[in-house]
Amino acid sequence: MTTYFERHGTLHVSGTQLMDAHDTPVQLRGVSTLGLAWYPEFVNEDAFRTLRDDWGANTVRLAMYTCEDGGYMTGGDRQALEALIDKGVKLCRELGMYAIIDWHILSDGDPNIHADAAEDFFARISARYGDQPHVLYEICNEPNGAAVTWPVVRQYADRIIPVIRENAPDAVILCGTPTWSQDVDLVAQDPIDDPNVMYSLHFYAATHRDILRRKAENALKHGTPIFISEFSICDASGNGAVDMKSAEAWRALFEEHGLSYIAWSLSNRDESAALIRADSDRKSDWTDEDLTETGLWFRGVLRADRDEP
Ligand code: IDC
Repeated sequence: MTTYFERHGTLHVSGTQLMDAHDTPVQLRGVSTLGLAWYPEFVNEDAFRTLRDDWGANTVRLAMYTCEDGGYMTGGDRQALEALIDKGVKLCRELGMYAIIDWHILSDGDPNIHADAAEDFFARISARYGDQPHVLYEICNEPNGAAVTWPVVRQYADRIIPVIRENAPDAVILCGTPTWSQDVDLVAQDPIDDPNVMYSLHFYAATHRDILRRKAENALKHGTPIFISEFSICDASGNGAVDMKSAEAWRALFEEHGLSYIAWSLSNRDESAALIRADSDRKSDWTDEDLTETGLWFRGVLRADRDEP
């Protein structure tokens, strides 16, 4: 059987839609790692193969925190982090999946704070993977803070994107948006001048409901291509009860607009967003008993959406 990547090849953006090499709309669907530094054991071939074959995922997002514990800017082992990215990118290539390399800003709300390091990182990373069309670059996870307006995020994007473009002229680049990647409706005022950029929308279904869905629809109406590069169905802390009703409303939005969606997170941390139960030791080949409520729901969504010939 051909792999997802073999069937769809190099991606590009047309209007608000992500398209494949044959100019047909595609939906990337998959999971995000938790911090690579924290759960490196989930970056393994059997895990990715299980996600692909049993769950129906076509994408893995590799989340590298910049400023949390063990982050790239806060004393993390940079070599080890880049080796994990390398392993994840290679596994995705071998398995015919797409890979998203995520510069996971969070407590460092303004991406400009570490733009020098980001520039250096993306220059090297894009030189390494520029000829690998299954790789997408996510330049800042979640800009946040009152002063971090869309123009401030754009200033960062205008620095980083040209650096990536030197090596990966056509790769799809994901850019975070203000307020923890929620304000996708602000982009249309001044979109980035690059045809293959999409804008991140993140939601946690028990916290974010109609108001954020309306923002998403507004953004689409104004021609802003959005990509759900992180979400879960619990609350925004990554914990608390899941909200199935809101989750299903979000799911309907994905389907209506063909949005790509990536669930947080591939880990067994003791929190509601984790897809794997904290009492499970399995790092692949998960059974129903290994999955959390979130994991069971999400595997069901992927299975329902899978579109192999
Ligand atoms: C959370 C993790 C949690 C970790 C925390 C660090 O789930 O285990 O301790 O980060 O601060 C986001 C972020 C994402 C968060 C997640 C849940 O992108 O890093 O992960 N979240 O809080 N945005 C909204 C929610």
